[in-house]
Amino acid sequence: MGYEVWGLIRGQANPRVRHLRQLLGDVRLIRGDLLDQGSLIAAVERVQPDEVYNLAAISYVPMSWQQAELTGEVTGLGVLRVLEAIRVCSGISSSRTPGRGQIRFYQASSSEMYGQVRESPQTESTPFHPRSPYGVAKAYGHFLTQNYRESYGMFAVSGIMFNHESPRRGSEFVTRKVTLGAAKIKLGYERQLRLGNMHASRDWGFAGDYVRAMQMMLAQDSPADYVIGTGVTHSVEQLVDTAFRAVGLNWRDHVVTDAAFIRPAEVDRLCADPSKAKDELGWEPKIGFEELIAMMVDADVELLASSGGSAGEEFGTDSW
Ligand code: G4F
Repeated sequence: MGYEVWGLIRGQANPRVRHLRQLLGDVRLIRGDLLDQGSLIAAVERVQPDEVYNLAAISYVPMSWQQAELTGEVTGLGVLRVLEAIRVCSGISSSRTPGRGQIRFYQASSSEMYGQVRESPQTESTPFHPRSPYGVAKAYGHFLTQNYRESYGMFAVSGIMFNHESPRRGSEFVTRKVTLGAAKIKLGYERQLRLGNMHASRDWGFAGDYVRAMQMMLAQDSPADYVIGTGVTHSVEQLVDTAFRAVGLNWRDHVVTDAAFIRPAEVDRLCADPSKAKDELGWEPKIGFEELIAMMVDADVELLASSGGSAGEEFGTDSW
């Protein structure tokens, strides 16, 4: 697409750098931290980006109860710091609006903002009722992005992303935990998989499709927010059934529920109405649920076969 991509990397000797290099050798890295305003200003000054995508967050919902303040700082106030870095570096103020060729900003908003849903499916105008410190922090970032657009005329947009998954998903999230678990049991490395609420339902799509939508949002003539999801919802139980069938197993022989994975407040059911993205961006997901889960299970079987069964152990037992 002709992009030169820079990634913001935080911390000293960050162990993810090696992994990132293996995956994406041509991404350039620059140091910075969402907790440090000066580092973000320096990064924007150095890179002089055309587009900024804020995909950074404490994104594991259970962790947001354990570290609620840090979640507010990173997932919520981090958005303010990125927007301020863009505003300051671009010389934008209440009396000086952006010119042509301004930096365009994308904020990864989340369907977790809907929480206890007021209507189904959820659209751009469905009210928010977040159910976790994570959802509350995301709602702050969402409204702030709208506010900078309205206050300063900045090209700042939010994609309200429903759950997006791939073989690269961390194994603390339920899709990957299940596909890895099914693959481990199939290959004889484990006998049991322990899960929380099997009745929760999510609109699960393929991350690659969602990244395409992000890029399309920044390529529009004028800025607007969009719901990005498939419009199809499945329960955790259906997810488990699909993954175990993909390796020829019956999940009822292996899956047990464990109270350690039940959340203090749950989001029961999410389902997107992506009609605005379809009508205005021409965006549609290309990969459906069954294909996505099969892709993830296949990748995990292959990974385990080559790693001797040790993949994903760093997160697999995380409870809230
Ligand atoms: O995979 P999850 O942890 O994803 P969750 O909470 O929906 O959030 C993800 O999607 C959001 C987009 O809507 C993102 F903003 C967010 O950053 C993250 O990427 O859990 C999905 C559902 C929940 O209802 C949970 O209670 O699965 C249920 N679940 C049941 N057993 C479990 C488990 N979730 C996890 N992580 N682990 C379990 O053992």
